[in-house]
Parts: sequence; structure tokens; C-alpha cells
Amino acid sequence: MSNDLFSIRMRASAGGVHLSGAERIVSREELDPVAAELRSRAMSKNREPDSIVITMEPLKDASFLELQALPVTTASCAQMADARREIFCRLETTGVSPQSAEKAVELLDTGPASPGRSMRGAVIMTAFSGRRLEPDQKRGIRVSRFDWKKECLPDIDAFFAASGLTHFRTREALALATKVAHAPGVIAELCWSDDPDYTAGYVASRLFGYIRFENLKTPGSASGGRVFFVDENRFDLEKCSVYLERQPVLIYL
Ligand code: WAQ
Ligand code: MG
Repeated sequence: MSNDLFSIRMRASAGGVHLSGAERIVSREELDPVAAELRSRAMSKNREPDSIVITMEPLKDASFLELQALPVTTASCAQMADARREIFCRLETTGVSPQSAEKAVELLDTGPASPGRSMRGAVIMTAFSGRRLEPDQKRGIRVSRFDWKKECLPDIDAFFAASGLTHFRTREALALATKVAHAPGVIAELCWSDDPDYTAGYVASRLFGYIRFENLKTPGSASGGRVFFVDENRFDLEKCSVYLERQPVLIYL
């Protein structure tokens, strides 16, 4: 069935270094205001971009997948060390080995693109042996073509307001994590932002939903990223990448 929805994506960089990115699915009427919003977000970074690319692509004949958002819980870990211990326990319940979990945390601490650099996309890591599978280790796999379903926006706004989670990052991360949790072969995700002022992060899986932590890193640290753990026994990189990058997904609550 044909539709009038568009994928709109922004990426901003300076000197070849990725600064920020965003992806939305919007109707034709929203293209201009959302493009302006993404442009202003790109320019609100501490560092001025020397390139901002905004891509608009009609999804007219695409078949959409609709997914219910993962349930959200906030872990009450007072110290960063407690939060880190808790993510190890949670990852282990999904089948991620302690070695893989440690390697993932170390990568996000040091910058997974090369020491000190964060990636534009995510690391794909085998859950047992901790091998990296993403074809380009500087860029990573960028999840795209997902958004909240428009009809559900009032419910979604109400949900986030009632939970006291009003930052746009949480809202975008829950949508992304929901798409990722349903990817073929993916068993869990670990994420925290590379924004020095934003220390919250999460672990997510279909098993326990989206568990957020207020303090996964030290304030002021510019390291962060995403790791998608995959089951090496049933993993097809091509199939998973096509789903993550190209399959349009709308999320409802
Ligand atoms: N696909 C794959 N990886 C991505 C994507 C994407 N679409 N967007 C960001 N990343 C990776 C990339 O390596 C970034 O450097 C890193 O994640 C961090 O991106 O509940 O805002 O946009 O409040 O800084 C966690 C929310 C927020 C916690 C994460 O990430 C909460 C966040 P950022
Ligand atoms: Mg982002």
C-alpha cells in the first residue's frame, strides 16, 4: 500500500569527524519544519560543523513494521561502579559473556572508532567471543528509518512526562533500542551518549526491556557509543544490516 511518509536524516561533521546525527520518519507536511529542527540541532553543538547533510527519501512503497516500545525501567544505582556492575549482570542474563561485556565497556570508554574517537554508528560484537563484525570500524552500523508512530504521539508524550523522562535523547533512544532489540540475531544492546554533559545510558533486550542508568560514565567524558551483541550461531551480517539500516519501523507504546 502506498503512503506519503519520508525518511529524513541528518548528519553533521567537522574535519571528517562525526558530530551529530538524527533520523525521523515524517509526513510530507513535516519535511520543512523537521529539516529546520535537525539543522538547528546540528548547529547547536559545541563545535561548529563544516558539513551538514540532510537526506529526504520517500518511503512510498515500503512495507512498514510496527513494534511496541520496550518497557522502560530506571535502575537506582547511586554510584557509577554500581551501575556498571548491574549492566554486567543484566547482559549476562541475555547470554553475553563477561569477556564480551568487558570489551564493550572498554570500547565505549576509550572511543570505539580509534582511541578517543566516537563512531557515527554502532559496534556489532559477538556475544560469546567479543569479536567485532561491523565492516567499517570507524563508522559502524547506523540504524535508520525508524520513528514513533504519529497517532501515538499524545500517549508517548504523556508516558515520558509521567515518568519524568523529558530529554529528547531518552525518547529517541527508546525508539532506536526497540528497533534494535528486534533485529535478527541481536540479543542485547549497550549504550551511553558521547555527549560530555549526558551521563545516562541503558542496556536493552527483548528479555528485560530498556533499563536506564543515570550514571554510566564520568561527567565531562566525551566517550560513548553503542554495542549490539549478536548470537554468533545464528547471525547473518547482511540480513541484520539490511534490517537495521533499511527496514522502516514505526514504534507505538
Ligand atoms: N545507529 C547506530 N548507532 C548510533 C546511532 C544510530 N542511529 N545514533 C547514535 N549512535 C551511536 C554513535 O556511536 C554515537 O556516537 C553514540 O551512539 C551515542 O549517540 O534513557 O543520545 O546520540 O536517557 O549521543 C542514551 C539515553 C542516549 C539514556 C544516547 O546517544 C536515557 C544518545 P548519542
Ligand atoms: Mg544521536
